Amino acid sequence: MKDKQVLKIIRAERARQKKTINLIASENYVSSDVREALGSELTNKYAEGYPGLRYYAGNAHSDEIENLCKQRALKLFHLDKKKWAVNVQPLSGSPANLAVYAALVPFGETIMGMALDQGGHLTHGSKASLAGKLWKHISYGVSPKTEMLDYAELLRIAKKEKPRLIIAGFTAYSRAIDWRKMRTIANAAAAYLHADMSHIAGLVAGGVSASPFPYADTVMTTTHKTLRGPRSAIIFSRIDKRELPGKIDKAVFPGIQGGPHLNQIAAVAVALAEATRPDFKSYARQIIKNARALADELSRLGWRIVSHGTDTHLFLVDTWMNGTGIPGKAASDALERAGIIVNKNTIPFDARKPSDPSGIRLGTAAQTTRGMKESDMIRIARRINAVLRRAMQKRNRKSLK
Ligand code: DSN
Repeated sequence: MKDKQVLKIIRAERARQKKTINLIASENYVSSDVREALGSELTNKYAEGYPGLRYYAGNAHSDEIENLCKQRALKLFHLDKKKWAVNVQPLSGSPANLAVYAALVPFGETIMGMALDQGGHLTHGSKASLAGKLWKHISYGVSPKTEMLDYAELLRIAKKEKPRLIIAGFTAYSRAIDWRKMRTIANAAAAYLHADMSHIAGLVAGGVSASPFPYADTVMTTTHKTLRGPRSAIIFSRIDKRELPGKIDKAVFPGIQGGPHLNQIAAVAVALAEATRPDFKSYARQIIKNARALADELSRLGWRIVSHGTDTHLFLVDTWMNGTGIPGKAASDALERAGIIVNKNTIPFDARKPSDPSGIRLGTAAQTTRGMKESDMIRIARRINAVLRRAMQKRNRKSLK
């Protein structure tokens, strides 16, 4: 690269990624093939529209790459192309969720999703997101007792509020989702069921998490978390349900976006093929084994794991423990100084504010890509414990002064 200034920053970031332990639950390391597709000439082309229906000339290869990506997406999740359609143009998860809502729910009507402070995403109803301003949002959370979904309570809310659409799928919830129960709840309100499987898509593809496809009307996933692709998103929709695919296509383009990023679509196609390979299944299995090993060891060392464990790649640690521990921000800062990268996170019913919450969120997808196993997780847990205990002592000494 001739631009030395940019090259220097890229090199520094490459070095940072190499020398730190990445436990950010939504990140991963893509293959060199994915990066090659991202850096390809496809970035030069404008392709507003869809395959066969483009606004500009010169799009023969754009059609090829988009169609290939769509075929691979359906194949990975074992979907019959007569029953499911897929749109691979969304630039990322937030616009993809907005497109689904815009396609299916008139502005001002009700959408039901998990509250941000309980494990939902910003676009699942937070007022800070456009989604929370354009639609009325009814939120649900977890049971205060088990910190897990209380399906009976969800059913009660759905029957009372009669939302047009229910979102299932979360960014900070570590437990398996009972998709069949979510379908029953949606049916009780005559609502669409929208699965946001962004976090667990790689686990679903690897056959280690239950698939939402038998139950959902629409499924959205980002492609860069456990699925290990580039930053992007895809939306699947049932063909047999009131012209869903056409509505979703229109909502993505021209509704929310302009021309698709073809280099990104090519990179998604590469990642989808990689996830179809048998070794991806062992990768997905190992992610969960690693998350359980990490959570178990931290719990053994005295840290409170929200809901007492995990069924996925992620979990929340209550580091504050009602004032007997360390706040999430201080924990995350101390860990970063020690080369362990996590994010501070609210825990359900958090008494502290989101900018300095009671916990941290940990995930194992990235370190599993680097070949780590359970024994490595135990070592990382011990290191986390040592760093946090030292940071607590420091804070206590300061407060005594
Ligand atoms: N920011 C992502 C996450 O960390 O879960 C969700 O978009």
